[in-house]
Amino acid sequence: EDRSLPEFVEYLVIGAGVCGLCQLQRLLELDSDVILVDANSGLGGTWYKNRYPGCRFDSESYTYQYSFSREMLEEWDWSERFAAQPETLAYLNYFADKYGLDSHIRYNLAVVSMVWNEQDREWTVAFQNGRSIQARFVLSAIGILSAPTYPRIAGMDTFAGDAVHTFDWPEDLDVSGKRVAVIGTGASGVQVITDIATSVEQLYVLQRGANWCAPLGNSPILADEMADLRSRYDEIFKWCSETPAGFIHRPDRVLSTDVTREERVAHWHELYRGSGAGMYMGNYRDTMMEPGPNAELTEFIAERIRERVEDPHIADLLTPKDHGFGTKRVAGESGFYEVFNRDNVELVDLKTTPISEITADGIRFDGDVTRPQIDVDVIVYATGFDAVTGPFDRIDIVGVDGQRLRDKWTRGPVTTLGVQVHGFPNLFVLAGPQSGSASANFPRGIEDVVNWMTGFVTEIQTSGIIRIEARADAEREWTAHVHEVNAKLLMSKTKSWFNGHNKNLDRDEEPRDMVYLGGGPRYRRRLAEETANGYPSFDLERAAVTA
Ligand code: NA7
Repeated sequence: EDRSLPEFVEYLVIGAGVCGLCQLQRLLELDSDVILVDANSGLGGTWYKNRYPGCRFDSESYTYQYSFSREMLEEWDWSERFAAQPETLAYLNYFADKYGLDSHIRYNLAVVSMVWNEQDREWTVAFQNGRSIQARFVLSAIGILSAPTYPRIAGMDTFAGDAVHTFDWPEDLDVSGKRVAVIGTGASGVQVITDIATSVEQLYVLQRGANWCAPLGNSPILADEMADLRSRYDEIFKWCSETPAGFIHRPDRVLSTDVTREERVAHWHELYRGSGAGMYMGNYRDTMMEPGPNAELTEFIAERIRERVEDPHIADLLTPKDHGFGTKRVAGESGFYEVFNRDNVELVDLKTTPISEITADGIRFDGDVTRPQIDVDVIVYATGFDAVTGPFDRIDIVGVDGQRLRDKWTRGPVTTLGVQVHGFPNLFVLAGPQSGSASANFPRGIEDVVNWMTGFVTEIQTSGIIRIEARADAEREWTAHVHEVNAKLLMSKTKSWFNGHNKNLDRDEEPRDMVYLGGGPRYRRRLAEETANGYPSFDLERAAVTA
């Protein structure tokens, strides 16, 4: 088997995660000349990297899979309603084996730069190890949460124990019986905290901002339920394709104000006992759009926290005060609040006792604390990501006339339909900023983009297109549309990675439209229009026909 890197390839896919693998499979079906490169030494992307204990889906497993492959749907059984990371990684490996993808993947190749060569209509893609490849078209599937960020704390590098980011959890790190500090309480923090609390000697949860959570409601999928799900796959995927975010949950057509207070509360109790993202994706429509209804729902959830956490002061600290429920991504939890009733767990409020430094033995705090230092064996950074544009910014991408993508995006991303950028011909940013996939149940979103891209590749191959560049006017139009649509949702008013906020980065606090919140159906229709009308948002150049 030839694992060498050719000098030239027609299509270069970057990233062997959920999106890149799917795109590779579809291009191989078209008999395209394609290679996929990945920085890691195995496939799986997010599911290859995130090996922290407790890492699992917040999407129903049976909706987080490729819908296009009948065989995969027939053959693959999910063991849990919300499968854990090892199962998802196994699923992606099974997919790759089934379609013989692995031999088309080149591992351990981290892209450091991409330079457009106008003369030859091709990209020169260079890797960290000094090698490079020329590609006519580059399809980047480099992930939206793949550039982790760390806090900047004095003395971080002097710590003598293990310091790990949730994204880079070493396979051989076992924290049981150890004294552990977790910094960060987003979706990753909530999962890791809940999972390790029972096995560590002592757990310190260092919280800056509290986040809203709702019960995940995980349970095993037994054989007869799996058979039932399988018999309804067509229906399930059709349903997901009609919901805004590609989940099985969809905003209720009913408004909270259409029903009585008693009915609302009864319904919310039902959602709280339910599973998945129903509480914020399947709630009364106005709860995510209008401040009044949102405040009432928020108070309902706060009451649940007070019920579950024994110490009222801790319950209060765990209740966000700066944003309403569902206005940031809600973390699915499975016993998170009960963790704080344990004797070996302590919540440290970084707002009143900020970290002053990290020492060889642990973490020191400023402020009025009875104990200025905690000694720990492990520090877990669950501090999130330079989301969506971060993975692009790390690569030196140089387009037409020497323009750099990171310069073009300094004030936030601008794209055409979330798939291309004016000035960067032949580069497709699959599942990148402002596409419908970034905020969706990921496989549902990326199948839309990959389907569309595959159609475009068919057109390229049949009509000899050698250069494709998004038009500047189309880019202005799409970016304005994204902004207009996002602004209608309360989500755009709360600072989070969805709108580019990350205090660990040196950049202005201007909100950015990182994702498109207009929903899958609308995004899919817009892409279909492009295809039907011969790609009017793009300038296409065909090879000169020679005699
Ligand atoms: P998130 O959701 O961005 O959460 C990061 C957490 O880390 C959040 O609680 C932050 O607090 C906290 N954080 C970040 N920097 C610091 C510093 N410097 N000091 C203390 N605390 C800090 O990332 P996740 O990995 O949990 O989840 C990302 C996505 O993955 C998630 O939305 C799912 O789609 C899957 P803050 O709230 O900023 O005060």
